[in-house]
Amino acid sequence: YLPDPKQLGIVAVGFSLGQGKIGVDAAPKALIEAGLFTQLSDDLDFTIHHDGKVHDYCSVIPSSDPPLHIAGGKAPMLNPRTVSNVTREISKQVYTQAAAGRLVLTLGGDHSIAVGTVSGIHKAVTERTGQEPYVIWVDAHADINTPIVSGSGNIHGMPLAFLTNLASAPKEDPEVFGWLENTHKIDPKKLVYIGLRDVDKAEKKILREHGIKAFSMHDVDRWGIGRVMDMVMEYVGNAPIHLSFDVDALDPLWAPSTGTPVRGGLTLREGDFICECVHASGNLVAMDLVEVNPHIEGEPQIVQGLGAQETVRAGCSLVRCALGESLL
Ligand code: 5AB
Ligand code: MN
Ligand code: MN
Ligand code: MN
Repeated sequence: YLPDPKQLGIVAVGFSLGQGKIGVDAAPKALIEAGLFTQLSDDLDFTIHHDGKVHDYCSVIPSSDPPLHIAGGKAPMLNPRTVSNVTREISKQVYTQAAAGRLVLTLGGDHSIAVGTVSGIHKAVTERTGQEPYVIWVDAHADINTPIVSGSGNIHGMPLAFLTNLASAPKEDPEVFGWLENTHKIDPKKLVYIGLRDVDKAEKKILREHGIKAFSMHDVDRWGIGRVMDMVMEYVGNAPIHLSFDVDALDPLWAPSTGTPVRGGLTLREGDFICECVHASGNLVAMDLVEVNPHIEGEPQIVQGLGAQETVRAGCSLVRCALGESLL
């Protein structure tokens, strides 16, 4: 099993409540207006399956979703029921697209939406093939805080804790992520990071204790992106791949318009190269592009008004590279 290489299911998710800044919910519209769909259909010959909607989950906030205090936790989980309900919907949509044999592209939204995308893909792909997909997580951050160790309470910093079962539905409110079943969850050994440079202390401990494969910016500097990708692809072998790309993995010079920028990141070419290598494996089953925030201008040295446009352009480039643009 691999998805039909030219059938692309797209899920567009305007969602920002996994973190505190407005604007990341405007990314799908900005990416589409920048011509992404036309590039994929006209230039790369994909047949696009999309319901024509940007799911605006920010306007369906339940009337009451107070912060959830967790026993022993540093900070309460923010918007817990909303994020749980929204990701459950995303999980179903992504599952349906993948079960129809399509490659699935999800446009976020903040990175909390990956609870939906990774779970939906994991279930669909294991059902179809008996083979568990690997997750390649390209990010400045590890996004594996449990609700107990998170210092911010923002769920976009926690998706991998729930997906790997390091955190389960909190007993203070078991409905929060209570919908995640075993068929949705991933083995931490089937996760590999690229681009890390801002990892919380408790997250470092988790990575060490669970032997999670990670290539930080230090590794990119030491080995170069070419050898890093050789090592990543060797680790992943011939398994199906879910690529979850947080645009903040790129240096703010290329992607200034994002909620939690960290200097010292990947160049746009290195980001594109990662995507090209994943494409070349022939094993890509899903991609997420998250954390583009067109409402954030970026650092002062960036020409006014260009920050958002440049970040959106970078996002389109990453997607096109993962979907085969660079093949001659
Ligand atoms: B992103 C931080 N680790 O938990 C936390 O952008 C940042 O999806 C999380 O990678 C960044 O709040 C989440 C400090
Ligand atoms: Mn992230
Ligand atoms: Mn990040
Ligand atoms: Mn971020």
